[in-house]
Amino acid sequence: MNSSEDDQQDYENFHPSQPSSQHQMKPQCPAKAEPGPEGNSSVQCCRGWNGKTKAIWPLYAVHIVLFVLWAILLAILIVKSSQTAKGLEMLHFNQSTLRSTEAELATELKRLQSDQATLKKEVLEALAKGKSDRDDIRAQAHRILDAVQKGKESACRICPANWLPNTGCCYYFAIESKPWSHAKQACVDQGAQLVVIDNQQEQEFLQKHMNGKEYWIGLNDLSKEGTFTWVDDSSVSYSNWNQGEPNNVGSGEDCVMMYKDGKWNDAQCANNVDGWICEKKWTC
Ligand code: MMA
Ligand code: CA
Repeated sequence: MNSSEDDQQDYENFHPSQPSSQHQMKPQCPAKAEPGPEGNSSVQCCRGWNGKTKAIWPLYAVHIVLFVLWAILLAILIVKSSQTAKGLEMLHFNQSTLRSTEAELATELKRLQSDQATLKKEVLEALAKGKSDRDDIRAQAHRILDAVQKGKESACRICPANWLPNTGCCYYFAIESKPWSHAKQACVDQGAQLVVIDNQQEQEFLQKHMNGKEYWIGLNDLSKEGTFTWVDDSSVSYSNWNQGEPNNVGSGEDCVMMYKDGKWNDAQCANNVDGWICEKKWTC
């Protein structure tokens, strides 16, 4: 039986309710107790209740070791606790910082959203204004173009002095008298020609401005008797002959004049009694 088994047996056999001097463990020195350093005998051993002598220094050693272990453990716990506290404190700080940052970010996000909304509104307003301006400019450009066009048309409607306008042409009624060929040249000299009558409207226009006089017109059969052509070499598509005309009476009648009522008659080209009508296109 070793020392610890002895201790266990001592413990099991120990009954404190029976305070007997026989049962009480009394530290007693062995028979050959060694003296202590000071000469008196210290308690280095004791006798158990059964009288066995036991050394107690291992108990001290165990207690010391346990105490040291506990101290180390306590120190470790204290250090760990301190570290944990610091960690927690750091975590709290970080959490606080994060919350603060989160709040700042939320504020910044709101500001950015507000800025974005404002910017969007401004862009939309600028776009709308741009469209409105563009429409205004377009309308104004149209108005200007219309005015220019009207001015142009108006200018085109204006014929030279003493010339009368009709459907894009200007007419000059010469009231002096010349033979047909001289009248023809007079018109050419003014950048015009003896009048070529193409239709009823033009005929009626001329009749309205004849003022009771007779005029040469640009029709003749000088090239071929009986075949009348206009001074611009066009053939006759419209005619307003007086009844019985053309009759080419006398020594021959190759040039055409208009009576006061507008009716046409072939007459001698050398006659010097008729006025003449010039016509020219009016270009802007
Ligand atoms: C004149 C002359 C002619 C015309 C006849 C019409 C006599 O001649 O003007 O050209 O055809 O009159 O009667
Ligand atoms: Ca005639």
